[in-house]
Amino acid sequence: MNRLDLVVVGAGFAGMYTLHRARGLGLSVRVFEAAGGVGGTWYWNRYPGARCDVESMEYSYQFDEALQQEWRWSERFATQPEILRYANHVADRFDLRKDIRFDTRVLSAIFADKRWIVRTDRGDEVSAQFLVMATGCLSCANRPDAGGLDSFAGPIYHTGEWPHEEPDFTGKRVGVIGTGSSAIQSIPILAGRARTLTVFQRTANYTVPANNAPLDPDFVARIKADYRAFRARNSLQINAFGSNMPRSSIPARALTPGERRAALEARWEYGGLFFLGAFGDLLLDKAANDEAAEFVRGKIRGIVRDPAVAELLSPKQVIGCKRLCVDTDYYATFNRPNVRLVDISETGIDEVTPRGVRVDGASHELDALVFATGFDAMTGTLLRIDIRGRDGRTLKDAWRAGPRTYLGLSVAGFPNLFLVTGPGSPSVLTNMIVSIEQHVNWIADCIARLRAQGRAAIEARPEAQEAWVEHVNAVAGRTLYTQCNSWYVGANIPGKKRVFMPLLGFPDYVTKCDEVVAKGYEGFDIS
Ligand code: N01
Repeated sequence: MNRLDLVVVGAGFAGMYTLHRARGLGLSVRVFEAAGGVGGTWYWNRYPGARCDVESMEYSYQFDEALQQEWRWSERFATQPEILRYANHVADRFDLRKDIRFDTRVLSAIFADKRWIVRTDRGDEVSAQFLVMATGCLSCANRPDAGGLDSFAGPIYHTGEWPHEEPDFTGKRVGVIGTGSSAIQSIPILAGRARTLTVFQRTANYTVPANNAPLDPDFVARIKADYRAFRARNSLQINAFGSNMPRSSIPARALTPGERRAALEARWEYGGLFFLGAFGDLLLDKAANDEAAEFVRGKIRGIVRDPAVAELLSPKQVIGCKRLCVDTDYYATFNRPNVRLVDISETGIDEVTPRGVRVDGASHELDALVFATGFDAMTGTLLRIDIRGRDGRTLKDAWRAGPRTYLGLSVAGFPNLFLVTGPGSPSVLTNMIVSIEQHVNWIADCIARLRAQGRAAIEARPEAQEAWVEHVNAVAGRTLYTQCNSWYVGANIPGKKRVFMPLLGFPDYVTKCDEVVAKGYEGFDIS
């Protein structure tokens, strides 16, 4: 059996950087990746219209000054193909591919005799001292169990596993199930390609315009003149991005109605997720939130001509509680004569038939079906792998009551196992690449110190983990984030334990991680 220092699972942005850092430490390392190339989420999510909702000047690595200087983004919000080109550029530049085994899915990782034994679907069996799960937060597609699906005569797609060869929807009657970010980005484009587009909506969603545009060369030059300072300003933001339009510190109640309206209007015009920063308490105070929500509903009524459709598109839940979406022409798409909105909030889908979808007894004839139904987020991919720690305990068993981690990095009972952006860390509430680099740096530094001190293993203490889980819940409990059925709480997956999985507040989290190290890895046992 091949003996390695480190096995990494996943070659998205987390896995690529882990490989790079591990090489710098002189570790023997192998990366296993289920996809045929690098890029992780950007490899799989190649549906029409896919683009990032964090601005491109921020959505990139910062570990290498030459890399961030040489790469040129073309738009304010980068498209999926451009981000995938960037990932491939990084892989080429740092010669990463030679240590990555592509088209290879890890099936199990079992801790035995102080080492992790990793097995894959291609028959690999390797042992490693350390194991890093760089498996991504949104990488396990949610395919709802709609009755009759197998009988459907046409092709079925999932936005999260989109084919490499773009399907031709010309002249076709296409159905989309779901109205989350993936649907909201793809619907305007699919509507322009298909003969008809039928959207099956379970919950109306809030979306704000991207106001995307080509990047202004002067803006780029200003950032590149001192990229490091720009990164530092962003890392002080609660979500680790957006220092150019920071969250207001003023609560809604301290403003007059006119000032509140102006603040919302300015953020709507500016475009993007910054909308949620219009008031300091937008995600803390229900009245402040109601006002922002009503503002968006007013925009929907102003854009969508048919009042009944506008009403159906108007979300009722707390805004920002499900992840806010960022769109180009989403609501206006429902003014097109070839687009229909079908409400399935009360009835769900009766069944899929060979010729379409039946809802509440009515048949909707379709030639192709698109599931934009999201992911078993944050835990799905980890739990699909048979991970067993000390005494043979499975991760599934350890997480029966929901995911439990220390710092979102480590799990009690699973020595030398590290999660990148795991549940209990800021992860999906931040600019992912910033969180990835912070985690990978923490992990790499930890491994370097263990080796320098001749130590073999590190493991979270159960009591530190329990206190951390309580802390994550307490932080979420002070916000409005827990008040709706989002994937943040696992509500989109039938039977999934309801737990708010990410942690709000990047700067405080970084301070905590640094303090843990300064106190000799407080909360960990080192042997
Ligand atoms: O998935 P989602 P997504 N029957 O879970 C519906 C990131 N992302 O792929 O709300 C019928 O948000 C479900 O309905 P409901 C971003 O973090 C980023 O769109 O559960 N419908 C919902 O409408 C995002 O949040 C970007 O009632 C069903 C939809 O499917 C995350 O990925 C772009 C159903 C799923 O929405 C996930 O986004 C894309 C069922 N059985 C994604 N099950 C950007 O950077 C689910 N639904 C811009």
